Amino acid sequence: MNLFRACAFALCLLFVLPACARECTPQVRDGWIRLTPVKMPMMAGFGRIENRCPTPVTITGVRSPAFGDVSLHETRIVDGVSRMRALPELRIVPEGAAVLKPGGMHLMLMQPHAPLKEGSRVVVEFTLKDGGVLRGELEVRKPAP
Ligand SMILES: [Cu+2]
Repeated sequence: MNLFRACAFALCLLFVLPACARECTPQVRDGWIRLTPVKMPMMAGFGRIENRCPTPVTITGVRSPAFGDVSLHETRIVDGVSRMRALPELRIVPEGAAVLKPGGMHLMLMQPHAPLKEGSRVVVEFTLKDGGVLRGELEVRKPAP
């Protein structure tokens, strides 16, 4: 093995193996954004985050290039009143899923950079506690009547 190949091999060990170790990432399915009938400063995003990996995963943040501010929220009924609160973390067990749906957990999408059109897709990136990033897509939809 010459020097070049030895170096290439060492680089491979350094960079490829950690990437391989995190080859299993959870998946975002059926992601969508509720299109509001009038222009609103905030919108809600929903979907299913599935963890088919053998280890738990913890989401610690979320961002999107299409919005100035994105956070993970939970809607709860407190004393008969619907209230939202920010979720600092969301842990998903192996073979588990987090379901974001109207009336429950959702993505609070604030400060859209441009008006959203029905059928367009918006990228969201969840940051994970282990340093990884989980990328998903949300389709802009009109709510069912
Ligand atoms: Cu909210």
